[in-house]
Amino acid sequence: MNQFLAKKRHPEDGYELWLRYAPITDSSTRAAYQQVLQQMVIHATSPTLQAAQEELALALENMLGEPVPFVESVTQANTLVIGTPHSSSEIAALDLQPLLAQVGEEGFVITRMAVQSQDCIVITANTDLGVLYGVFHFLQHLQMQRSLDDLHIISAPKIKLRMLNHWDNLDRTVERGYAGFSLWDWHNLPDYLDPRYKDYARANASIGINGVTVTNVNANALVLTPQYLRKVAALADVFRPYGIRVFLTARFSAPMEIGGLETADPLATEVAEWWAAKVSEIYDYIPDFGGFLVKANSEGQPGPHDYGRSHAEGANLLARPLVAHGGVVIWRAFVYDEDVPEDRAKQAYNDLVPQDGTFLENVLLQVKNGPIDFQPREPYHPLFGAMPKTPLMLEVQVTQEYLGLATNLVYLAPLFKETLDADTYCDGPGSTVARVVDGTLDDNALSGMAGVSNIGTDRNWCGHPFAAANWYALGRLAWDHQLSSESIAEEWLRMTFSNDDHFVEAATALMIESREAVVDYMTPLGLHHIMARDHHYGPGPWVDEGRPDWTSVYYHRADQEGIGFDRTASGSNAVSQYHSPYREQLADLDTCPEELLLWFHHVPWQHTMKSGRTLWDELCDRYNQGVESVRRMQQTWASLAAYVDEARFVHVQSLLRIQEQEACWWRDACLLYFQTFSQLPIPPQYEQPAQTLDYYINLRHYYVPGIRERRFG
Ligand code: BDP
Repeated sequence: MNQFLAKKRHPEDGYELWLRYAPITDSSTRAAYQQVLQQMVIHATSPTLQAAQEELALALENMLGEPVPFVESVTQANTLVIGTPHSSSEIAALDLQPLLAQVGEEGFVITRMAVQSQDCIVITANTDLGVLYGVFHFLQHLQMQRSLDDLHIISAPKIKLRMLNHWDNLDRTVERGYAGFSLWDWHNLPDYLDPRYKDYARANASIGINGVTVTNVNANALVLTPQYLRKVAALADVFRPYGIRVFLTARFSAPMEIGGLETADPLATEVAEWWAAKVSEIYDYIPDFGGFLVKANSEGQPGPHDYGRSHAEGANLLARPLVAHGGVVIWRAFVYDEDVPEDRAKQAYNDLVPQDGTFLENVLLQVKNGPIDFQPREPYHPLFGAMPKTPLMLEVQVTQEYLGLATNLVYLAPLFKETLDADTYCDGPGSTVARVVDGTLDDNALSGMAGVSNIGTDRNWCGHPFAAANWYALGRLAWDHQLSSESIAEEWLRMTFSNDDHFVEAATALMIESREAVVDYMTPLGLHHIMARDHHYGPGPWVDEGRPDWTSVYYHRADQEGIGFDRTASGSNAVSQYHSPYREQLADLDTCPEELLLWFHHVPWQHTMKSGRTLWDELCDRYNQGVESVRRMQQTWASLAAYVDEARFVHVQSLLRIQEQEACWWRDACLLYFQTFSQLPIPPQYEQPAQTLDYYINLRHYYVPGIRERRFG
C-alpha cells in the first residue's frame, strides 16, 4: 500500500456517512483535480463561512492527499474562489448578478470563469448559507469524481422548509427509533456538547436540511421550561452556522402542566397570554427559533377539541405570538378519533377541509404521505389538492416503523417520489403533490417537507448501513423533488461505498428493487395496517382486539367472499375525497391500479387479475415475489464483496439474511391466516409455509426497539 492510501486513519464504520472524502486513488483524476485546485480564497467573515472553510480544508486534504493552501487573493489561475458578493470583493467585481438573481436566499452558483483574468472555479451565492450549500455540493461533485471542465451548476431549493422531525424523548428513548438512543444528551447539556452534534449538523447542511424538531410529537411539556430551553439553546448554537433552525414540539396542555393554569382553552385570554409570554421567553434563549410542531387531538394527545374548538383555533393560538419573530406553527393533519364512526382514512379530510382559509398565514399543515399511517404503500393523502388556501407540508417517515425497522434494507426514495409525483388533478392534469407541497400550485409563501428521523446513537447513525440513504434522500428530494430515485441512490453509493461503476450500477438496482420487495412480502395489492400490535414488528393480520382502528381486521376485512376495504360508494366512499378523473379510476374495480386494489375494494377471492390469475393466486404470487426479491438482493450483495470494506459488507450481508427470514415470516403468516377465509390451497409451485398459523400467532417479541417514553408522575 502506498503512503497515500495508508493515510486512511481507521476502518470504515459508517460514521462519516456520505462525507467520507475518501482518497481519490485514480491517479489521473487526482492529478486533474490537483491541477485545477491549487489554492483557495475565502474570507471567512461569519461562522457559516468558517464552516465552509473548515469543510473544504478537511475534504480536500483527505481526497487529494495534501492540503490545498488558503491564500488572501487571486494571484494565479486554478484558484478556488468562495464567497458572496459581500464577503469577497473579487466576487463582487464579477458580473454574477444575472446568475445570482436565479438562486434566491439559499441557492448557489458553481462556475468556472475568469477571475482577475485567471481561469478559476467560483462558488458563490447571495448568502453565506448558500455558499456553504455550494461548497458541500462541490465536494459531492469531487467525491463522485466528476469532471471540473466546463463546470457550471446553478441550484436552488424548490421547498423552503426542509426538515427532520426527531421523535426523541427527554429520557433519550426514541419513539419508533431503531438506531440506539437519542443523540441529545439532555442530562449533560448545555455544558457538554457532544462532538456528534456538529457532525450531525454538517451532514444535514450537506443535503440542505434547514430545520429540525428535536423532540417527539407525543410531546413532553417540560421541554418548554427554562431548565430545558437552556439545553435546546445550546444545540441551536451548534446548528446555527450550518443554517439549521431548531423547532420544538408543543404540548397543547402545557399552560396547565407547566404554567399552572386551569385550562388550555385556545380562546381563553390567560391561555393566549401564557403562550405569548412563552414564545418571547423562547426567543430570548434561541433568537432564530423556528416555531412549534404540534400533534393535537390525535392518539390521546390534548388539543383544541377538548374545549370544543377547531384545529384552526388551536393552531392560531400558537401562531399569533410567533408572527413578530418570523416563527411558524406546523400543525399536524394526522388526526383521527376512535369515537368518530367513520373510516379512519377519511377523518382528517372531513375535519380539516372545511377549515381551509381559516389558519393564520404562519401556519403550515403537515400531512402524512398517505391517509393512514406510513404504510409500505398508500395512495397519496386526499388533503393534497383539497386545501388551496393552506400551505401543506409533506411528512414522510424515514425511520422504518412499518418497513422492517432498521433491519430491512428498504430504500425509500421511490416511496417518497411516488407521493410527490402523484397527480391530484385539483387544478387539472399535472397538479402533482410536489407542486402542492412546493407552493407553486397555489402560490403559497411557505412550503415544507419533513421526514421522521431514523437517527440515533448507533455509530453509523441509522442502524442499517443502507438506512442513511433514506436520510440522504429526504434532504435531496426536499431540495429538488425532480431528482430521480436512481440518481440519488447513485450519489449516495458513490460517496458512501465506492465509485466503481459496476458496484454503483448493481447496488443501485438492488436499492430500487428493495421498495417493491417490502410491499410484496408485507402488504401486496393495497393491503395495509396488518402488522403486529404496539411495536409493529412483524405480521399480525389476526390482530382484532382493542381500539378498532388499531386492529388489522378493520383494514383487511377478509371474509369467506373475499378481502379488502370497500372505499367506493357502496362502502366508506373514501374515493369521493379524490378529484376526477382519479376518483372514477379508483372507484372502478377494472381501472383501479392493482397495487391499490385492496385499499379501495373488497374483492372476491376468485376475481381474475390482469395476470389471468385469481386474486388468491395473485396474493400467493406477490408474497413469493417479495421473498424472491430479497434473495436476489442477497445474491447481488454477495457479488459485491470485492468493492466494500469487510465490516460493512458483513453487516449488510447479515442483515439481509435476517430480512430474508422476516420476508418468509410475513409471507407464511399472512397467507396461512388469509387462507382460513379463502379456503384455497397455496399453489404447489410456491414454497409452503414453514410453520402452522398457531405458531405465528403465538410468537412473542419482547423489548422490540422504538419504545415510548418513561414518564414521571
Ligand atoms: C404512528 C406511530 C406513533 C406516532 C404516530 C404519529 O405508531 O408512534 O406517534 O404515528 O405520527 O405511526 O403521531
